[in-house]
Amino acid sequence: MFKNVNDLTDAVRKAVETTVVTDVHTHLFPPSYDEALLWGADEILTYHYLVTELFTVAPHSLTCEKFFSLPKSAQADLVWEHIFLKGGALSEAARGVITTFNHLGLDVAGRDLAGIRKWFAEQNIDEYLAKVFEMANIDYAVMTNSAFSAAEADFWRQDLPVPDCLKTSLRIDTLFDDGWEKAVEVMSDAGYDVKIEPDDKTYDEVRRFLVDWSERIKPVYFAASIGPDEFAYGDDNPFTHVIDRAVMPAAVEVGVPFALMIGARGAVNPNLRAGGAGVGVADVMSLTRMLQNHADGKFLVTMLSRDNQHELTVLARKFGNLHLFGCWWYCNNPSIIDEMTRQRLELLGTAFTSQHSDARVLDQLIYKWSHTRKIVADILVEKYSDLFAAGWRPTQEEITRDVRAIFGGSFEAFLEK
Ligand code: RAT
Ligand code: ZN
Repeated sequence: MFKNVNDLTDAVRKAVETTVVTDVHTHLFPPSYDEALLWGADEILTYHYLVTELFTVAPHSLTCEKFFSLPKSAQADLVWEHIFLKGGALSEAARGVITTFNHLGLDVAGRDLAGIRKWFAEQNIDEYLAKVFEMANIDYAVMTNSAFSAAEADFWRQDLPVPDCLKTSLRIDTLFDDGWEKAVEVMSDAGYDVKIEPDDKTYDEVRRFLVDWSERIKPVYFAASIGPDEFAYGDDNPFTHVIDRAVMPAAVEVGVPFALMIGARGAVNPNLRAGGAGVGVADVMSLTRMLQNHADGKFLVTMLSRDNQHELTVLARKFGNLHLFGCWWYCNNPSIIDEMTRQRLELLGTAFTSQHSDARVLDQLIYKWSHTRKIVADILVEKYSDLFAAGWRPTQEEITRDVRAIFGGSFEAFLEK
């Protein structure tokens, strides 16, 4: 039992600093997938969050086309020059690079990019991956494994080694909207009897395709990112039919949740490639209808628009088969993480997953989790202090339990449900 509030808050800070986290959504791959696993100085500097930022300050003469035609190292040089040397490195993505290099013991004060590159070139990727997971204190990270990518199918066919710290998820965006024709082509080529104008047989074959992929890769969940306008569930539209007749039956059969990432407005500026999507407010009623119609299914959900967060959090109180996760992309900024995490704690207790990294570059695990831990620690210190002042006496075990809950424990309990 803690004698005073200072001892309690020290214990809370220590628990947040040391609790192992589960990273429920990333874009990482195993080292055996060679160049698919991104890591190192040039990759971290050319993260699409930073490339997008570069074009807010770059000279007019630097077009996206010109930028993307350059070798990676020259792209990284431009980001370094404009965002870090000529700019203030103040954005969250830029600060993340500094935090990462600093935690790795590299010379950020000296701004020695050449020395930093040299250090990365000396690393062995298998050892480095283990080191990064240890530094970020992550038990495992969930990858994004597309069911419709030829490259990915090739990796699985070769049965390449995947370390225990990486688990799979089955990404199925291609089934929706603009992707449908490509999805039909991929499924047909793989021997499934599917038609562009779907009939009963087509939906059943899509279900079978998803179940077969699940047998192959054993996903933790199915996942898709859906734009705010496309997220229109409940009407007589293709999106609703594919969800009702193929995706949810397959997810229930496999026994996994369907993870929906809602609100990225696709390719607002396609010239920016991966960074070209915007954000839009989505209709939470669409999700409500989905939950009402699929009481037997489970849903992991994150939304991109700040405006959607309150309504979404209230919804999670109404449905035990809805689990919220992460502060996604444009919400993964300290001010919004702070607001969202407080809101979720105040409405849901610990029944949510406070963060995912969305790391595309291995090294990013270091900063994404260290930045999040700091914000979560400040919030929990305040919450536990309020409880202490009200006479409640939390124990060390309870604090450890609660911190783990929002860092992955509740996610695992939801999977088991
Ligand atoms: O945050 C991101 O990196 C986005 O580009 C998307 O990848 C998003 O996270 C997604 O999984 O669709
Ligand atoms: Zn992602």
